[in-house]
Amino acid sequence: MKPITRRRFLTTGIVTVAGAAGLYGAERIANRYGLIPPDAATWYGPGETLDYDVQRIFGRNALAREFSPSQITHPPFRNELGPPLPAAYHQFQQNGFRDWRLKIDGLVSNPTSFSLSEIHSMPACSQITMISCEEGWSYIGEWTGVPLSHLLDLAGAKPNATYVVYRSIQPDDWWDSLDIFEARHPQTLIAYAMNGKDLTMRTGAPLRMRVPRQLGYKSIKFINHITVTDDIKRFGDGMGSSGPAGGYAWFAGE
Ligand SMILES: Nc1nc2c(c(=O)[nH]1)N[C@H]1C(S)=C(S)[C@@H](COP(=O)(O)O)O[C@H]1N2
Ligand SMILES: [Mo]
Repeated sequence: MKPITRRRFLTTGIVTVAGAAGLYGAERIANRYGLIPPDAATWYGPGETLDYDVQRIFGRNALAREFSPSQITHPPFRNELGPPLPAAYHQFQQNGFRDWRLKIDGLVSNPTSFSLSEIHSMPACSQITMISCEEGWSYIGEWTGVPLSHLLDLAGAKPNATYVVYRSIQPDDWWDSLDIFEARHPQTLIAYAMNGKDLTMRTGAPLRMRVPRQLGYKSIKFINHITVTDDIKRFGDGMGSSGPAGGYAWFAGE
């Protein structure tokens, strides 16, 4: 007999619940406990939902693996830069990013924006974790920054917040989101340094999101705007990120 895996067990559980409560009941339970990823209606639907639920039910607080300094990949994998950066970015860059601000708005009691030097003076956190690209490569690096949770507290994120939307200067229509558990997970950082040095243009200067429990594409570079919300459907086409239309599932964990 095959051993029952955690995943098989959960599938059986969901089917059992759905059978007992009816599909409508199951959906209500899933909505109530935030078990449906925002892009569940796409072709990622069933598989993604199951992975997401396993993660939410069994691994909400699980930590991404951390490595020792000797395991850091030298040199780090050289990724391509993606679409060209706007002229505004180069202006910030020429000025040493002194004028860069990270805005936080939405469901917060104190909408605000932080300068880079304010962020640098906050309690810092470092993690040596692996960044994995959906294209198949990965490397280990040390990222330093401020836990996103700390910024959410400073801005006074309301207790009914369910998602955190984040945007990059490059390009303007590239955005993503995390559910509030991932956003408040202790390893989710707003990073400003990698391997002990300030981020460079290639690695996302001056600030990047670092979400070590999910694939690299959630770790958006050049971020300048965070919006807290209780209604992710109001953003873009309601899928939780700009990715699903282009082939990138919203939930990129395992
Ligand atoms: N703004 C922006 N963020 C981005 C990307 C990008 O092209 N632009 N690439 C993403 C992808 S697909 C991956 S895998 C990681 C790679 O991070 P790295 O270049 O530091 O290795 O950055 C992510 N963040
Ligand atoms: Mo990637």
